[in-house]
Amino acid sequence: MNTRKKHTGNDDEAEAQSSFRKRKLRTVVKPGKVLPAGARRGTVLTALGPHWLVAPEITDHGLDAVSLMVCSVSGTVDAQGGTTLVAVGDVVWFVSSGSAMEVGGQEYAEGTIEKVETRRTLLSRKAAGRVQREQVLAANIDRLGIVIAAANPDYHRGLIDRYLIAADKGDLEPFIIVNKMDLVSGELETLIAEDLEVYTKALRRKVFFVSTVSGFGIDLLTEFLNGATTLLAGQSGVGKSSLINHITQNHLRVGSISQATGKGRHTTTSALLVPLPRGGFVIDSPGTREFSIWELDLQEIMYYFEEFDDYSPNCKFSTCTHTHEPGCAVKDAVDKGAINAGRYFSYLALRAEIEG
Ligand SMILES: Nc1nc2c(ncn2[C@@H]2O[C@H](COP(=O)(O)OP(=O)(O)OP(=O)(O)O)[C@@H](O)[C@H]2O)c(=O)[nH]1
Ligand SMILES: [Mg+2]
Ligand SMILES: [Zn+2]
Repeated sequence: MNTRKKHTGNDDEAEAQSSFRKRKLRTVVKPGKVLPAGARRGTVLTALGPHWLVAPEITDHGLDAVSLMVCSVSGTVDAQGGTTLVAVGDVVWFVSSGSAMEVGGQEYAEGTIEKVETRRTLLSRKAAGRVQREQVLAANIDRLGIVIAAANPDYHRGLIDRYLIAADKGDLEPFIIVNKMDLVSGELETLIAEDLEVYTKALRRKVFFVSTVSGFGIDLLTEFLNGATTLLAGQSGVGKSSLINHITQNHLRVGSISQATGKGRHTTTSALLVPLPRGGFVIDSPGTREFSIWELDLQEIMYYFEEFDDYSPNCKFSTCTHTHEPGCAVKDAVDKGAINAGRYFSYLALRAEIEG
């Protein structure tokens, strides 16, 4: 887990900022409302139209994959700060209504979510549209697997750097998966390895090179995924769903649910939590072309580029933004190749986006 401080301010200030954010994560039962008798604990697997598919908990970490419930959300569940009410990965308390509902040709017991537990971690982004709103993509995850393809589609370093910041903000451990390695060889393969070297060397992140077609690298990745909850995110078509199918060998029937609601396309339309054969979970998510980080201030951006920290104290001005100022030690380090130019470019692009 990343404990690096993002602000140069004192510890109290950093602590206050962090507890402010944590308070905002809280989704609780409205005051005065008591959890109904017979309420059971479960985990949200996916959205089914306006409802949520919930797996009841059988042991501390075990989920009952047979008696899945389709739940609506009780009006007494309150999302503080206008954040997403329920998200995949949420731990919820639900009551069974005793009736059944058919979704996608499958019959499920019906229930109502009465409470959403405080989220331990989350990945969120700025929701599309004009209104400033946070969209929680998934809750209670340990790691963020940033999936890119070696080819088809080409990857953008800028998107990787955005996901790294979102992971940092959400207290997730990010790593990179480069899929479709079967499509490249020789010089191109070397170029990709060199291009991504900054993530392993300067940022000390794991990078897995894999192919779901040839099976290359899958064992190592599977080993790493075991026991933790990982969200796979990335552009559409990079192979997130293919990877999950390959690793889990479709071993849970919820795999067919996502297809049933997939409107005949293979593209993933809503996040889906899938248990791993040897413990832990992996969450599939719909592909995103762009990714806007939720609540990112202009002044804050530089602190997410941790490799700048080694040079920024030597900038001529203490208020240096590392963009145009004379005597900037960060720009100097970029020119000398000590800071990766692609990362610096991502920094400038993020600033430009926020400055508008
Ligand atoms: N050559 C090659 N093709 C792959 C590989 N993995 C997946 N594909 C193909 O890439 C396409 C997209 O795969 P998906 O798994 O649907 O991609 P996704 O990331 O889940 O896409 P969205 O759900 O739209 O976000 C499919 O046609 C797969 O067969 C791979 O390792 N090599
Ligand atoms: Mg998919
Ligand atoms: Zn500077």
